[in-house]
Amino acid sequence: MRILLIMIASMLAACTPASQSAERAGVVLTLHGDIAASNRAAMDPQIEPLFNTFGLEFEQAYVVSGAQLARLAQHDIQVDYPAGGAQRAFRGPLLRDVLALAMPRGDNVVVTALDGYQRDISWQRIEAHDVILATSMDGQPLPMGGFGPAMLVWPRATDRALAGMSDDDWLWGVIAIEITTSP
Ligand SMILES: Nc1nc2c(c(=O)[nH]1)N[C@H]1C(S)=C(S)[C@@H](COP(=O)(O)O)O[C@H]1N2
Ligand SMILES: [Mo]
Repeated sequence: MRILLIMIASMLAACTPASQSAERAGVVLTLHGDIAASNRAAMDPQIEPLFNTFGLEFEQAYVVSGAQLARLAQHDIQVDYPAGGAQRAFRGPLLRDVLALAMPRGDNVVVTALDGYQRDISWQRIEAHDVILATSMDGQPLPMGGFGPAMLVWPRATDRALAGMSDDDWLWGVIAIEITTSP
């Protein structure tokens, strides 16, 4: 009986608005679409104008904070960006590790940035290449207004299959990723 009461109490505590808002603080990325894990409710067009403008609709989603991204295994990529330009040191978790948080089950993702720029990336490419969701460059966190809050960075200098790739799939300002399944 006592154990049951403790279980109920801790379940109630986990649902209080205070702990929900603590979890929401610092959300930088929303994963939606074909996912099995979720930690938030439907998109609300009244209070989510960018999602509304970009047509990002969902009944549920998995939101990720900067702190959560920092707790994933960090990978470094030394690479030219823009292509042929300055050498930069990017750091962040592997994109596939970030997506795994939401228990995805699709074969494609649609990445959306805060300026509305959008790219389709196949799951096969995400598995085949160690693309990261960078959160820092040259030791500095990626700022809003710059490449932040997060940026897709590909190891084109070391992964021979990526040699010479263009910057098209190097999205800066990434805010949402939809997991989709081909019909
Ligand atoms: N968020 C965002 N990321 C982006 C783009 C963009 O328009 N928005 N353009 C892509 C392309 S096509 C290139 S060549 C490079 C540089 O684009 P820019 O000069 O428009 O920033 O960023 C890539 N990442
Ligand atoms: Mo481009």
